[in-house]
Amino acid sequence: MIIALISSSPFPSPGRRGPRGEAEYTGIIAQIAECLRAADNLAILSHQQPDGDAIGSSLGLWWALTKMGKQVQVACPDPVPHKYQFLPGAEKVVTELHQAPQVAVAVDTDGWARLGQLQPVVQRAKITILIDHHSTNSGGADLDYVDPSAAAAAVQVYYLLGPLGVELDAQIATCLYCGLATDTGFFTFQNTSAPALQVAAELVRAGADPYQIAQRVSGQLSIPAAILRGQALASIRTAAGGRIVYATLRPRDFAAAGARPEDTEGVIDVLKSVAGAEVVILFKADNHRHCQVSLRSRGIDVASIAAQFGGGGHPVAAGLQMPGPLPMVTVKIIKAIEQALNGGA
Ligand SMILES: [Mn+2]
Repeated sequence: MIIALISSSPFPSPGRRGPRGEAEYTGIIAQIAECLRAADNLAILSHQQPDGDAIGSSLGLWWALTKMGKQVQVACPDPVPHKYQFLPGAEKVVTELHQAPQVAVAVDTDGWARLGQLQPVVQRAKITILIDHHSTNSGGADLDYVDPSAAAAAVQVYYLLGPLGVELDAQIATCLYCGLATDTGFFTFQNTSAPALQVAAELVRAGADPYQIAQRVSGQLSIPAAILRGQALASIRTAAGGRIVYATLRPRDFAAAGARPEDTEGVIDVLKSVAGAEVVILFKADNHRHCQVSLRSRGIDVASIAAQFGGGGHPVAAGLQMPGPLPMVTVKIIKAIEQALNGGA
């Protein structure tokens, strides 16, 4: 995409593959493992507004490479959210990279733009590697391991451990379990599969503590975040005869609750519990006539709807940003979803 392919790359770019599971990816996994084994100066990167998978898969890979004796930096354009700071190694995550690494590995990252201020440094790396599971990711690194059938990027990192010759331990397992558990809604979302549960079992066997991790991640709602959640629920409206359920948060709601932008995490999952809702939407307006739109679906592919407006994600969970006043954004998005629900594009 944005990054020019580096001609010195030792491997041809394999391009994108269909969602056929781990076996389909054995070749690219081996190539990536070989490249990582050969490198000694690496950086691991993940996306803006990091979630549990961004941080968990980054740190899981960071531990693995560090245990191999590599010099590894781990960076994210935004700081590690409070609820993921319990993860081993979380204090190692930096928001700036001053030196270009030999090998840059982006995990859970759907497009280079999502690396924010880290993007220029990544462009100077000799080799770029992409490990991601977003269905809208079209690759573009020297080595692309894009598997939309993987429940989390953490699962993809898990599949790399064997070829890397790294033994799974409690530190790696805790980080990867956090990524897998959060991306599957603690094993309740559509991406919860037998392979995902099998990997989870291995991680627990190696020392990840499901109860502790769930407590640290889910039992941490702050009072401002709880109040903001109430405001979002009070704003609920429906469209398409109840098949679309949406909520709206304006800057004044954040101010009244004393909440921060990241305090909306989890709100959309509450909307999803409304009976009859096929698509749920959370509209977040900022002070600069910009809206952030989060989409969740029980049926139609919301990633392709998000892509129509320059966003992306997974078929059942996607997002986008759009300029313009909130009422206009709301009308545009709902119209596109209604069309999709009626069998249109
Ligand atoms: Mn993910």
